[in-house]
Amino acid sequence: MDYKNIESFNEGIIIKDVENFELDHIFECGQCFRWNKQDNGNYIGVAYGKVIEIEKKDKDVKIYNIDEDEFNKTWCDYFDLKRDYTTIKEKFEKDPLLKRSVNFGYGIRLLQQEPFELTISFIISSNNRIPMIKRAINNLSLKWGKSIEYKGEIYFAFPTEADLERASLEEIQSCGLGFRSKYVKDTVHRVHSGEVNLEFIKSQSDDVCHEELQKLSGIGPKVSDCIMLFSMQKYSAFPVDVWVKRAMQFFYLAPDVSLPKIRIFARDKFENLAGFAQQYLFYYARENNIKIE
Ligand code: 8HG
Repeated sequence: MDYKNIESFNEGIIIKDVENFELDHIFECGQCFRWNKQDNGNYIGVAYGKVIEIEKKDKDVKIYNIDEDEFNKTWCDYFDLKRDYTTIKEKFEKDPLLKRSVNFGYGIRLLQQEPFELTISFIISSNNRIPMIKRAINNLSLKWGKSIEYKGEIYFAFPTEADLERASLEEIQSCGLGFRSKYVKDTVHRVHSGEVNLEFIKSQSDDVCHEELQKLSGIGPKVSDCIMLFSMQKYSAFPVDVWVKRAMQFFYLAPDVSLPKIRIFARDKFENLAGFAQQYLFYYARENNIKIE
């Protein structure tokens, strides 16, 4: 089904009257690493081998550098535009605690990103800070990704598994991945050789997907949850990092509870919407720098 409310203009397309779509909330909520805010408030990002610029004006969203066909084929799902976030938020708002996070990040949408890129990106995320993760991913792309021109500037696509297979361990290390370099190298090799098929893993149930991803190097329960949530549409995932742990302790639980227990508690409570709840909580906790006594 094609999305109805779109119009073309000379530089791209306009989506009219979009609900639940705030650029800062979407791009700063922790789910993506390749979108950057511009001085005029627009965001420019690289995904699916393209450079895209996005602007919000009143209730309309303008996407530069794509046409209607590309929108219907790729970007409508990338921005998760077929999903009714109002209904999800109404459910969450019945919980007075989650309501605070939803009111704060009311324009969040979970992007449907590419499994290979997200697998490598979240291996890099382990024990790492977001600015460092962004830098390492950008370095990998500069070195091995395809170059793309947009408005006179050169950008780089995230490398394919064939591109990255050519990189030596030392070259990967030189991109600032530290101890994660060997995990990336091994995972790239297993995906490239066909031993592991990410599309097959994506086609499995949430629990199988969570287990299968953890068979790759450098992927534990948390990283596996992020990959399946952000690139495989497995919405029962509930990645628990320090921010989500603090948010859950702050709002719901005793302070000394373990990460696996938090995950189980949240999946019971939020069921197949756990991943959405997690994103509102992560964004709220990180932006407000919440602390536990
Ligand atoms: O969206 C995210 N959710 C959770 N739970 N953790 C995340 C997200 N994004 C992200 O980068 N992280 C991890 O949090 C990676 C890193 O360990 C830390 C950075 O704050």
